[in-house]
Amino acid sequence: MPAPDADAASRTSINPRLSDGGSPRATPPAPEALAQQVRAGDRAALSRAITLVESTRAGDRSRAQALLEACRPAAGTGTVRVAITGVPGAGKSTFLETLGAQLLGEDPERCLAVLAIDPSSTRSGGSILGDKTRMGELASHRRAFVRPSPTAGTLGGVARRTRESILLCEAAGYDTIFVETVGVGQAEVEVHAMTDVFLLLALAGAGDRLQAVKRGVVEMADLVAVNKADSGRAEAAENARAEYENALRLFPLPETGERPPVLTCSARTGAGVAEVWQAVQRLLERSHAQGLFEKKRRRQARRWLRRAAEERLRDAFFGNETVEDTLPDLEDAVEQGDLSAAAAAERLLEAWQRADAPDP
Ligand SMILES: Nc1nc2c(ncn2[C@@H]2O[C@H](COP(=O)(O)OP(=O)(O)O)[C@@H](O)[C@H]2O)c(=O)[nH]1
Ligand SMILES: [Mg+2]
Repeated sequence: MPAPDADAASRTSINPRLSDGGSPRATPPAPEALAQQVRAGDRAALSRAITLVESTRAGDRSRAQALLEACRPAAGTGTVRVAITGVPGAGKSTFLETLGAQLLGEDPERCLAVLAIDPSSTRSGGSILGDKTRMGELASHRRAFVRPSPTAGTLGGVARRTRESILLCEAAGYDTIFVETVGVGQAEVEVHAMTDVFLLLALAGAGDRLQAVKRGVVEMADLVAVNKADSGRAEAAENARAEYENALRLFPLPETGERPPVLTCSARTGAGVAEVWQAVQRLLERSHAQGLFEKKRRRQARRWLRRAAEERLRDAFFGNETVEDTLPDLEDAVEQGDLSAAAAAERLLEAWQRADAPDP
């Protein structure tokens, strides 16, 4: 777990629209009390709440559930959830730092949260730290909350918690939620299913584009922005823009009936960043006007139920004593080639069904 960004200075610097939630305590508060602090906009409480929902300890699950239930009524309305994806180094964090400063500057009411998921961090070691420094200004702004989460090998695992973290941020009064994610398969699909707008931050170069098409990221994009259109790269960026536009023609029209816009920008100089946000706003206005915004969120909620059920089932299955006892021998048998994986899975399921019903 990363250290929560509950530095002393930010403990009580909270959403100005809301009252002070009180100072953090040494012992973990009851979930209801924690929820109250979160809903009061207490940033340190929000950090602790996210740590709780991210926890994989079985004992934390019911506390996390109670917390989420208590926060749920305060979440969701009037908020926008934007996914920002792209290869490591595309400039996502820099883009959010630049855009964040603009958004917070122009609207004194806006409260902005960034949830950064980074599956590569365990290998490369440094990108989470990189995100922290890249978004330094944002992270220290009193109306912003930045939370990097390394996935620590369980790809998609933290992404699952991200939906719950979004909910917690919204309950704490953050109205604009960004989810920064590296363009890798499953996590991408998960994040797509929990956000209103999916922005692909691309780079000039055929390699980047072909990879993005291959991974299915272009297909999911509501909007593409070719970043680093600066210092002599403006023309290359413009070419890439045109090529992305072509690539997008390969896919069926989105529900809105309009092709995703493709723009260029420079997160470093800020050029074009406001235009990218304007395009996001236009997309949102259109989907609200067409009734698609609510429809999509309802659809996402339905999907979430299934995902949650799947997860519980998996936990119950692999956490079951009989399954735990039976699994190693079956794994050996499969490894030796004495048994097919399918047959072993069948036996495992039978063993599970014979065992006492697991306590969920
Ligand atoms: N020239 C240029 N460099 C940029 C731009 N945006 C980001 N970078 C640089 O690209 C590197 C990766 O940026 P970062 O925001 O960490 O990328 P992320 O991995 O997508 O979050 C950093 O060295 C940034 O300074 C840009 O618009 N122009
Ligand atoms: Mg980053």
